[in-house]
Amino acid sequence: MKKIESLPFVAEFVRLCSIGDAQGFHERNGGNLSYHMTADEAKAARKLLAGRKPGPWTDVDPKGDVAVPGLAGEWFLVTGSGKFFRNVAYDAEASAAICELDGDGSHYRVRWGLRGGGRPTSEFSSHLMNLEVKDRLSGGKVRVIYHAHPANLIAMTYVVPLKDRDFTRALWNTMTECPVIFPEGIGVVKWMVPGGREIAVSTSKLMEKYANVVWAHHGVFCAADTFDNAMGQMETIEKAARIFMLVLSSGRKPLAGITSAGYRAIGKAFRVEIPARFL
Ligand code: 2HA
Ligand code: ZN
Repeated sequence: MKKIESLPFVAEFVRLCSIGDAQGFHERNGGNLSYHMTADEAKAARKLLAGRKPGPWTDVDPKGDVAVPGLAGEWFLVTGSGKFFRNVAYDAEASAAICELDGDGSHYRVRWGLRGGGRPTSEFSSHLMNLEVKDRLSGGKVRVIYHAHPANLIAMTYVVPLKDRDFTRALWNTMTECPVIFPEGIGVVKWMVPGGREIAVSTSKLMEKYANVVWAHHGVFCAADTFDNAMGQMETIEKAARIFMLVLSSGRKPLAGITSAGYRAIGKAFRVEIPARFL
């Protein structure tokens, strides 16, 4: 019989986990990934799972204070809490889960995965709240939320003021293609305790404006339409951060980089809108 792992979106999910692991973005159980399944994908999964008893309905957030009514009844593939990205390709059914939301988006139940028990990622609230915002703003196009712990970007959060403008300018200035890949800039969430509602609310507010959000001294959240674009954004941001840290650690005073006029010209050439507040 056909297995869940053979569905194309599951294969792509697994592949992203392996690439992220190879990039060194996921020490131990660091990072998490979610995918908002389409109606057809949920239908295909439901068919393969016919006869399997779903898990019990459980609060989206252990504190019971998170609901995503905009995603009621939807299905998601998500990494498990405490699971290692490295092991997703080796044993997806133990490391990830397909979860279904209830009629008001406050409870989920596991339909597949987490063999041996467990919960979805500790950042499930952030993933769902971000997916809810992006679903509304993109008309259902944006379906992937990827959280990682890339070292150079985290290092930057100790030397660049934790402001959207400072981070956007610092990253854009490292590589000409950055403003093409994230023309809306990048949001920054001040240091907070991870997991749960508070950091999810702050992140999802920034997701109204940005596709990528930095968590100070912690990592990055990327939202994208495809797995390739989610990883592409994460890799671009981390490479830009690496260049920033290389320049800083050279000990030389950096020479002038790209100017505001340069950013305007990039916007025009690549037909992307560069917000005036970043120029
Ligand atoms: O360890 O990345 O933010 C999982 C995480 C929590
Ligand atoms: Zn994290």
